[in-house]
Formats: sequence, structure tokens, C-alpha cells
Amino acid sequence: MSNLIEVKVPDIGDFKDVDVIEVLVKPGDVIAVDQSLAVLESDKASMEVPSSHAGVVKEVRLKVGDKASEGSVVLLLEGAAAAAATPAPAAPAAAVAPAAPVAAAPAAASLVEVKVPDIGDFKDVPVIELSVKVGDSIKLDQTLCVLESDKASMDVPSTAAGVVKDVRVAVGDKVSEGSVIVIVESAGAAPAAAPAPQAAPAPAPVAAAPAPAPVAAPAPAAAPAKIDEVAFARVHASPSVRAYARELGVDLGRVRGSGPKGRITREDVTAFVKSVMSGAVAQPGAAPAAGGITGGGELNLLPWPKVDFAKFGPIESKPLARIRKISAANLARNWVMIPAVTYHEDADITDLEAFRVQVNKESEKKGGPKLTMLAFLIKACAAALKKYPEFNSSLDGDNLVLKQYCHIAFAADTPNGLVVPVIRDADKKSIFELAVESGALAKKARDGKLGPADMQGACFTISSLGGIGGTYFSPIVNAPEVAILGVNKSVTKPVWDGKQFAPRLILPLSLSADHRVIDGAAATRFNVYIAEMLADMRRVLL
Ligand code: CAO
Repeated sequence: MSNLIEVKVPDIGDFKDVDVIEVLVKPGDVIAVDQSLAVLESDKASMEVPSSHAGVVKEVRLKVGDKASEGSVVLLLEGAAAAAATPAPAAPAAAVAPAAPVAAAPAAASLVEVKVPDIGDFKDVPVIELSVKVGDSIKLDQTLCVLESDKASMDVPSTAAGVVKDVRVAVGDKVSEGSVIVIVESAGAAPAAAPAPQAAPAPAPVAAAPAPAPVAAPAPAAAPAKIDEVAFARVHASPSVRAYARELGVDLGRVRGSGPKGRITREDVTAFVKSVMSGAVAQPGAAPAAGGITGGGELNLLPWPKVDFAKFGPIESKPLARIRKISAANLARNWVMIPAVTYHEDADITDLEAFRVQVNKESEKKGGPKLTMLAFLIKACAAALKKYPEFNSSLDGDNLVLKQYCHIAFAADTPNGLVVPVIRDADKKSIFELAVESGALAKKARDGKLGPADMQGACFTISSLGGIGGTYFSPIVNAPEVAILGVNKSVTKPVWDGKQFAPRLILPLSLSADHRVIDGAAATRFNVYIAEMLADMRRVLL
């Protein structure tokens, strides 16, 4: 006669009446000690309820939406071996069945040979990876080793839970169906259905679990995708789902959660793996489809070339500066994700430059500050952002956020890399104030003293290379802004005035704009407007 065990919620600290948000098992499931049965979520934490026993689930007493506390019965289990090392369940799992058989049947540990199950037509397949060692505690279905034939690689899952006592194969060995992989000391083993373990004396009274089929992957096995740890850490998923994802090498940041509040469930991870295997979703680092884009619309790029440069001559390798690492990641994202177009315009700044030189002479005599071209550019851009508000916006899903403030950033070249300090309320400041503030921020940037607040909240960015040279370039939009103005060195050029060529000082402008928000006509109008401002700054007053 089988014995029924009530498995209860263990000591969960001060939590009471906690919501059951996920039930991970169903009647008929064969479960191992410590296997997660349900997930509880309070307003502070989510936690899993591990099983204190191994056996077959007869009845699940909790459902999603119930409230549970220490001692609430999670389920009834048949044929159980008590866990020696289960993290202190509050109350010892009370046996429903009479005491005697509980103690008698499963208590003695049994040795189980776990063998290679039916692997189809494959024979003498090399073991390319061993996933367990002597002393490991393993769960049912846990991968023991990986085999690789010339056609497929496959994981060999365990048909027993327990402690590995002996490993009978080594990497490089050839195995076939029935080859013994490990000997497991099993308290509550699920005897394999396929090849019956020969040395499994009196296995625990648990219904036979079908031997899980080996998981085949197309050969050659794709290199596991790199997991974005930041995104992985942020997702809403329980510890067991995280562990499951890690086991499969799934980057949870790429999985859509179907559970309550977007929680990622085990099924979501499985579905994701299936979609990767079927080619519906690209595996980062997988061999690229022609053109580099999959049917799923994801970038499917070749891995970065790995070259031994030292083969071609002497080299020196040094780590990237912190700022460069951060800006590199941002630039790469912005380059890939923003469909930006760059529009060029020439501004005639002959009169403006004459004015600037004149004012600076006067200011110098009085010991006043120096007006810079950057300050005029900031002023002109602030006016243009007012006239064309879609340039002062950010995309937020299907919404366009239009900002009613005008903070303008400028790129500053520093010994450690590029930084982008922000001038707040640029529209409300005089050109002298803008010159002084941008000069102070540029110095702070070069000294490496900018704080996070100095670099946040920008609406639009100016990247001025005018002090260095260049004719035109294509700046990268600084997300989540939608446009950036690049400026190069002004040069005196002959310009036809209707009667003759006249020498004019021409400032090259390069405006990159996110085409999802800004069309070419709008971008060109914005550029023309800036050029008009710079040609005659009196227009700013209009
Ligand atoms: N045309 C001609 N001369 C220009 C000019 C222009 N567009 N812009 C500046 N100059 C002149 C200045 O007048 C100054 O000359 P004087 O000393 O004779 O007055 C000289 O070039 C040096 O100017 P500057 O560039 O150092 O100063 P600035 O205030 O114009 O710019 C800053 C400040 C922070 C924008 C600049 O130092 C800088 O870091 N620029 C690089 C930005 C960058 O790297 N952008 C690329 C980002 S990646 O897309």
C-alpha cells in the first residue's frame, strides 16, 4: 500500500497569507526532493516552495490566487522518501498514511545504474562533455553528459535523483544505448522505463517515470549565446525558472513573460527554446542567415573576428577606459536601433564671426568672458527646438513625449573618451551665459569631474568638431533624443551673390535625425532655420 505524505509550506519567516502566483507541478508528476512546487509572492519578495519529499503527486492542494502561510498543505505525495537535507520545513511533513510503511519502504538508499536511453540509430557515440561528478546531488532529468555524433549532439538526462556514487564514462569514451553512465545512490529513484536498471534493488514505490528522450540539437551544437546579465537580473522570474534558463543557456532578457505581471514561467522558457530551435527567433552568435537578418527580424550577426594580431607584428594591448566602454555600448545600440538620416546644410556665418570677434575684443578689454561659436550654436538650436517641437521629443513605445523644457547637451572630447554634459534651460540663458557655462562644463569634463547629474536630461545634442577641422560628418543620435547637430570647421568659400563670387565664411552643419519621428522635409527645414539664425542672429529675437 502506498503512503501519502502532506507536503507543506516550510518556515517562510515573517510572511503570512502570501499569494500563490505559480503552481509548478500537477497530479501524476514525479518529483524529487527540493524540487520547486509553487511560487509565492509577497509585496517584498517571491519565494519558491521546495518539496521535502520525493514521489508522485497525487493531489495539488494549492492553486494560483490562494494565500499560503507556513504549514499550508501544498500537495499530497505518494511513495515518499523524506529529505534529509531539505531546508527546515516548519512542521515536519505529517504523514497521512499510517506510520509504519512510511518508515519501512523508502528509507534505505538504493543504488541505481543510470544508462544511456534509446538514442535512435546512434551507436558508439563519443562523450564530449561530462556534466556531473562523484558526490554531486542530482535531480531527475538533470543532464549527466553530452554525446556528439557527426549528425547531432544530445544530452543524456538522469532517470534517478540522488547522489552520484560513481561515474562510469569519461570524455572521449564511446557509448551506445544501455551503456552505464553513473551509479546514483537514490532515495526515491524513478526507475528508468527504457532500459530497466539492473542493479536497482527495491526502488522506492514510485510510479515509473518514462525515460526522458535525449534532447537533440542540430550539429554542430551552436555556441551558447552570451547572457546579458543586467537584463537577466531585471526580469520577473522565479529562482527555479532562472536556474532552468541558465541550464539551457537562455538569456531571460529575451524571453517574453506570460505569467501574472509579466512573470516568465518555465513554459515561456521552453517555448523560447523551441522558437530558437525552429529558427523563428535568432540565437545571438548563431550562424547568420544570408543578409544577416532572420525571418523574425532580429539581427543575426557574425561573431566578432578573433585575430591573433601578434602574428603580423608587435602589438600592445591595454584595457578600454571606463568612459569609452560605457559610451561604446551606448553608441553601438544607438547606431543599430535608430534609423537615422544625416542632412547637410551650409550656414553663412561671415557676419556672425565678425560680430563675435568684435564683441570678444570689447569683452577682453573689460576682462569679460569670451563668446564661443558653440554658445551661438546652442542659442540657435534652442530657437529651432521651440519652432519645431518634434525635435525636442523622445519615443516611448507608441507615444511621442514632447518636452516643454530645453536642455541642450554638447559632446566634449576628453583624454578618457567622449562625454556629453548638459546645459539646462538653454533657451532662457544669454549667449554670454551659455559660453561661460559650456566652457566650465567642458573643463569639468576634461578634468574628469562631471557627475551623473551633469550628463542627464538632455533634449538635443550638439557635436562640434569645428575647433579641429573636418567638412561634414554623420553624428550618431544620442538616444532617447531624436536628433543631433554635427558642426565642422568654418571655411571661407567663394559664394555667388547674383553678380559675382564673394568670399563668405561657411559653417558646415550635419544634422542626424531619427526617421521614425522626423521626416526629411522637417529635418531640412530645421537645418535651414538654424542656418538662417546663424546668418543673422537678430532672427532669434523674432
Ligand atoms: N569653425 C572654425 N573654428 C572654430 C569652430 C568652427 N566651427 N569652432 C571652434 N572654432 C575655433 C574656436 O573659435 C577656437 O579658436 P580661438 O581659440 O582662436 O577662438 C578654437 O577653434 C578651439 O575651439 P574649441 O573647439 O576648443 O572650443 P569650442 O568652445 O568651440 O568647443 C568643445 C568646446 C567642448 C565642444 C570642444 O572642445 C570639443 O570637445 N569638441 C569635440 C567634440 C567631439 O569630439 N565631437 C565628436 C563626437 S563623436 O560624434
